[in-house]
Amino acid sequence: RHKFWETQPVGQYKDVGDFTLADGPIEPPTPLSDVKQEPYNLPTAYEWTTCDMDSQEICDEVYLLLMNNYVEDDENMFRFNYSKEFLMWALRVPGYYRSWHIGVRAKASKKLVAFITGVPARIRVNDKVVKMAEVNFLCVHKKLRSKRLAPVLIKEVTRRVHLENIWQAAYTAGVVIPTPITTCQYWHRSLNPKKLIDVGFSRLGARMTMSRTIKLYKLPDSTVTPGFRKMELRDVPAVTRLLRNYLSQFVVAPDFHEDDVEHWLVPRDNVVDSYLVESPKNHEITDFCSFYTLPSSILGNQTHSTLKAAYSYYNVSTKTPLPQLMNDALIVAKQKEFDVFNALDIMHNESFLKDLKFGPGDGQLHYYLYNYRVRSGMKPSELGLVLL
Ligand code: MYA
Ligand code: JJ1
Repeated sequence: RHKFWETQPVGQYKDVGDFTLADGPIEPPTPLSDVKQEPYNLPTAYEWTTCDMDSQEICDEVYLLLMNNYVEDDENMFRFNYSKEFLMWALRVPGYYRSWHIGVRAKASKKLVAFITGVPARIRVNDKVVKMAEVNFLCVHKKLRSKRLAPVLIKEVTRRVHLENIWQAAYTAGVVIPTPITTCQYWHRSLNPKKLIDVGFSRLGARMTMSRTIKLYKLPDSTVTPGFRKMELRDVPAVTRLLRNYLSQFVVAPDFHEDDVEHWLVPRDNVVDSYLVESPKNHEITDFCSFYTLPSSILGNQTHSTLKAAYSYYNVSTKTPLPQLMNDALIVAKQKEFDVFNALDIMHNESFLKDLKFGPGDGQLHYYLYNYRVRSGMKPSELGLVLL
C-alpha cells in the first residue's frame, strides 16, 4: 500500500496498539562515515540546488513555487500563500543548516520545480529531549506530480540531516501515511463572516440571515483583560519560564530555550503576533497568547484574491481563564483585519473552541515522528507542538 513508507523507520500499521514496544528510536544511528556522501539520483533532466534563504532572489523563487503549487483544501478552493518574510522566519532559525533548504531545478531552464526543508529543533517526548529536524514545505510542481519525486526529496533531506548527526524528525501532513502519533482537527472562528461566505470558506447556517450571522460573530473594539499588551524583547526570560513550565505537561513538546523564544515568539509584523498579561499590581507575567499569519489564495473568485488567516500558536494561562485570554486574541486579530482565526484541538484549546464560537473545519492535520516510537493512542490534547 505504501511502497516508500514501508521501507522507512517509522511506526508501521502492524505495530499500532502493540504496547510491548517502548518509546525510543526505531533504529540506532549508523557511524557518520557510513552515511552516503553523494546526493541521491534525480531524473536526468533535473539537478539539486541548495536554496540560500538570505538571498531575496532565491526567496522569490521559493515563494512563487509554493504560491502556485503548495497545499490546497480538498475542494481546491484555497491554497496556502506563505509570505517571503514568513519563509525567512520559518527557515532561518537558531542553529539552522543552509544545506537543509533543498531545491530541485530543471537543468535546461534552471526553473525551481521542487522543494523540501528541515530546521533543527529539540523536541521532548515524555521524559527525553531529542534533537530532531522539523521537515516542512515539501512541494513538487503540479506538472511533475506522481512521478515518485517526493520519496527522493525525503531521502535527500534525511541524508543531509544524518550528516549533521541527527537521526529523528517531526512533521505534519494533511494526508495519512504510516503512522500518525495523533490526528488533530482544524477549527475556525469567523472574524469577517460576510467575506468568508462570499468566497465559499463558510456557509450561511440553517435559519440564519447575513445580518444575524454578522451579529453572532461581533467582537468588542478593544481587549478586556487588564495588563494585556504586546510581547517585547525584554519579556523573553519571563515568557521562556512561563512557556517551559506550561509545555512540561504534554507528551510531545518543543524544549524551548531563550534564543528559541526570541526567534519564534517575539512579534514580527505580518508573521507572528504575541501578547501577554502583565499583572498591574506586581508586574508579574501570568499569561501569554500568540498566533501566526498564513494567508491563503482564493482560487477563482472575482472579488477577493486572498483570505487573511491567523493560526493559534502557543498559549499559556495561569491567572486569566484561557477562554478570556483567547477572546482578547480574537479581538486583536479582528483589529488587524484577519478574516478568520484557526486553531487545532491540541494542548488546552478544547477549553475555548466551543465557547468562543469556533466551528470544526473539513480538514485534519496528522502529526508524525521519523525514527522514534511513542506510545500509541496519544490524544491531540496531549500534544504541545505546533509546526508551521
Ligand atoms: S506536508 C505538505 C506536503 N505538500 C503538499 O501537500 C503540497 C502539494 N502537494 C505536492 O507538492 C505533492 O503532492 C507532494 C507529493 C510533494 C506532497 N508527506 O512524488 P510522488 C508520499 C510525506 O509520486 P506527488 C510537509 O511538507 C506518498 O504517500 N509523504 O507524489 C511535510 C507516496 O509514498 P507511498 C508523502 O504527489 C513533509 C509518495 O510520497 C506526502 O508527486 C514531510 C508518492 O510520491 C507528504 N505530505 O508528491 C515529509 N505526500 O507510496 C516526510 C505524498 O509510500 C519527512 N507522500 O505511499 C520525513 C522525515 C525526513 C527527515 C528524517 C531525518 C532523520
Ligand atoms: O480551511 C479549511 N477548511 C475550510 C474551507 C473549506 C472549503 C471547502 N473545502 C472550512 N471552512 C468551514 C469554516 C466554518 C466557519 C464557521 C464555523 C464552522 C466552520 O472547513 C481546512 C481546515 O479545516 N484546510 C485545509 O483543508 C487545508 C489543508 C489542511 C492540511 C494541511 C497540511 C499542512 C502541511 C504541513 O506542513
